[in-house]
Amino acid sequence: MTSQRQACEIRSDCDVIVVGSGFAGIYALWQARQRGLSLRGFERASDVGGTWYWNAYPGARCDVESYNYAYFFDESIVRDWSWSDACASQEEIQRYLKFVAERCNVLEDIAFNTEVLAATHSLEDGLWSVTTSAEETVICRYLVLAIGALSEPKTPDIEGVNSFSGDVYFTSRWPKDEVVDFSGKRVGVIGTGSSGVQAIPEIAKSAAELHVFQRTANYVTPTRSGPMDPNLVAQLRKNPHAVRQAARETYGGHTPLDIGTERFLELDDAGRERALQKAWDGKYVPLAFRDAYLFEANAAISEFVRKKMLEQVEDEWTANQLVPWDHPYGGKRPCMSNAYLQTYNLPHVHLVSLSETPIEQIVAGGIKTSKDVIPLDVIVYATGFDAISGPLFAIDICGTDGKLISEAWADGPSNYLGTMVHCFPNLFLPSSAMSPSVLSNMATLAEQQIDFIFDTIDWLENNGRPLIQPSPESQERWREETLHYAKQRPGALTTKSWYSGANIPGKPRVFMVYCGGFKRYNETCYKEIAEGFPGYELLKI
Ligand code: NA7
Repeated sequence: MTSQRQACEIRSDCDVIVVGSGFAGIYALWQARQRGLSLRGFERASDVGGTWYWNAYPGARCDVESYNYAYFFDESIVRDWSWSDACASQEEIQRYLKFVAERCNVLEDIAFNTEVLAATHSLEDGLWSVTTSAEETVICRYLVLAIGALSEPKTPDIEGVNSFSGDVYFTSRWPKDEVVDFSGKRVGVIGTGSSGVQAIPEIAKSAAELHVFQRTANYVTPTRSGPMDPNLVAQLRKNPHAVRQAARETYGGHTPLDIGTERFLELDDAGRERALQKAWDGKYVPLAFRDAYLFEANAAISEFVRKKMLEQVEDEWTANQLVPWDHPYGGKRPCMSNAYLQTYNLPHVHLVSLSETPIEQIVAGGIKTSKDVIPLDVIVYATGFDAISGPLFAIDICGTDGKLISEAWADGPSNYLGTMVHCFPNLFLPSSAMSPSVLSNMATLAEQQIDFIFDTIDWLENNGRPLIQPSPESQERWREETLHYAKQRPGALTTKSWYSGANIPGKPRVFMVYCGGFKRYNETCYKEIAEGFPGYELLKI
């Protein structure tokens, strides 16, 4: 082992490569440094931020509270950063991530404007060879792809997308060097997910005419955006490590500010209505009941939110189109806004319901539906992402059996504990499939997964540096467990959503998020370390 290890030391350019500089990437670089590992970072953008770098569209804001959506690993960061809003804007979160990267002294480790194109593992020396757009090949022992779950924009699957003669923007790639001015313009927005719901009210403020092309309606509830509560901030700052630990003990990786105190099953109809109204007023309607996870409780919440949505839109046809009748609350990613629904009460804002009049094609002068051509000067695509597996497939990642990860996952993602894949040893995938992922607090998840990954790396370094990969049996067990919990989540397996790849034509329909809860997930990860990785194969080279 000693001579093999020396061979590794001679050949590898660094111990760890971290790709991406969002929440997970910045923390991974810091962790690598703390553990005395040599490192390189690559980032395709010109600055840190990941999701919060690219999605700079008007109105972009986090709908998880700033109290929760932040790092807690460093007390001074918690104490020295003050959020200006309880749900921070894109600009503020990106500034925060820059602040953390500077504090952690990791900026100098990152090669910006550099995309990782390919990564190949060799069993001969146990190393990853990573090729970048700067035509550099870097060799490392551990590869951490902190590339995010929603970073690969979906290519619009609409005929004639290149025919449009006006201006085109994507919410997921909003220009950094241009102030987009909609004044006096006829604007079309395609897509009504979280991005569309946030951008539409802002665009409506200046556009002359705004046409929103909606394929599927989404639930929209009020946001908590507003001033931070100084008492809550003081409480967080008292003991950030305790806050961090407590978040890992919850189901979703965050401490909810409010939750219903009563159980749906113990209330009569009037009691349920009272609890729902109280939760609506307190802006925690998804958690109106202690047992809100039950199918019956979810049905009541869905019905209540539909009723509230109908009340906010004046035109009856528009209101009915904007309400999601086809899926239960949470089946798709619900949206939050205090302005979205009211925007349709403005005389220059028009809803085009694609279930009634589908888009036939984009033409030079606008969008042609089955009814007519809508003339436009600007089209904004808020059409989402090739979620979770898409970012990985964009890199040619080749495993020990010569297969690309896109081939290994041709029938859908397969991994263990959401972070490692058989035949891809020493490759670590934070924020990927089959982790609590997008159904948890991604900031808590980033810290937890990076801790787990670097605790694993520590173990390997101290135990003769074997290669590590999950066994096929563990992957199968994890697939079954993921499916087991998905079945318990209302709408998970019955709704067409990007959680299960349904937004991308031809993508296998596999529910890609682990719904067993953050606590169980964290405990399962750390049980592996405590027991010497029984669910993995340790390969000597
Ligand atoms: P989403 O949530 O995937 O929303 C994309 C929207 O675009 C959604 O309404 C789609 O309708 C619509 N879409 C996609 N393709 C088309 C075509 N071809 N024609 C018409 N409409 C289309 O992405 P977002 O960026 O809004 O949000 C992503 C996540 O970011 C969000 O969940 C938060 O976690 C933050 P569909 O519903 O597929 O019928």
